[in-house]
Amino acid sequence: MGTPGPARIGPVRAEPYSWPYDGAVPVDRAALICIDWQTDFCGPGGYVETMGYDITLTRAGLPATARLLAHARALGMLVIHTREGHDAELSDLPPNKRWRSARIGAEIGAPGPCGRILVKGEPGWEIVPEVAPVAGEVVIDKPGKGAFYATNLDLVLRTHGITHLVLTGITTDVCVHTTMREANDRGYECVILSDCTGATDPGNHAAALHMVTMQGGVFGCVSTSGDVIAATSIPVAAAAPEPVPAPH
Ligand code: C5J
Repeated sequence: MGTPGPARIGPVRAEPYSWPYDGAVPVDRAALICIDWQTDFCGPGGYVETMGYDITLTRAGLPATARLLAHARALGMLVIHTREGHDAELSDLPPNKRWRSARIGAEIGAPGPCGRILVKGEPGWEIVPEVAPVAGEVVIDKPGKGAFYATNLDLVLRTHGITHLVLTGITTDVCVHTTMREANDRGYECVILSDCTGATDPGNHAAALHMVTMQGGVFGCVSTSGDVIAATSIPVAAAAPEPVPAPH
């Protein structure tokens, strides 16, 4: 037997086409992106709960994401985590973003049950333990909704030769969607996973996923973690010919 080739990902059962468009790629060309799995978005006392939203909705994708993360790590796939947050001086917080958060009762930068809301280094800003980064994984800090804006994400991806992105995280309709749109415009082939995402409103979650499927896959595809795992294979090398027994 020869040496098995690198694991491949694809074709993944997805809507509106089997992902990726180019059939399958070695896993070292794909990255798993875990967006904003922070206490502020899915933990008790965080920003989302302070705004009055139901965190069971934003937590819903955690178990499936944890399973997929373990799978990606076992395959040696590049894993990238993102965190939304602002510096302690709020110098990167646009005044309109601050004003809007104040009017819904959860002013960014104000003290809350998990420390200052959406401020770097505070307990609420940390990624929840279920999907926390491990040593060596890339963590991108971003001041906005999209993970490409004011970050080096594109440079990191291109440096690693990444062309395909598997997207998980919260919230589906805000940071995950913005990041998927930004990635799509940059030519990355994206799939968003319905069971590894969540929104503060179930209708918005469903609508955000549906939008992706329009126009032949306007931003990429929608799939599930189970379908991605099922479509990731380590090819068995072409069997070497059976040794011919030596004549007596
Ligand atoms: C929001 C996010 N919803 N991570 N941020 O403000 O989606």
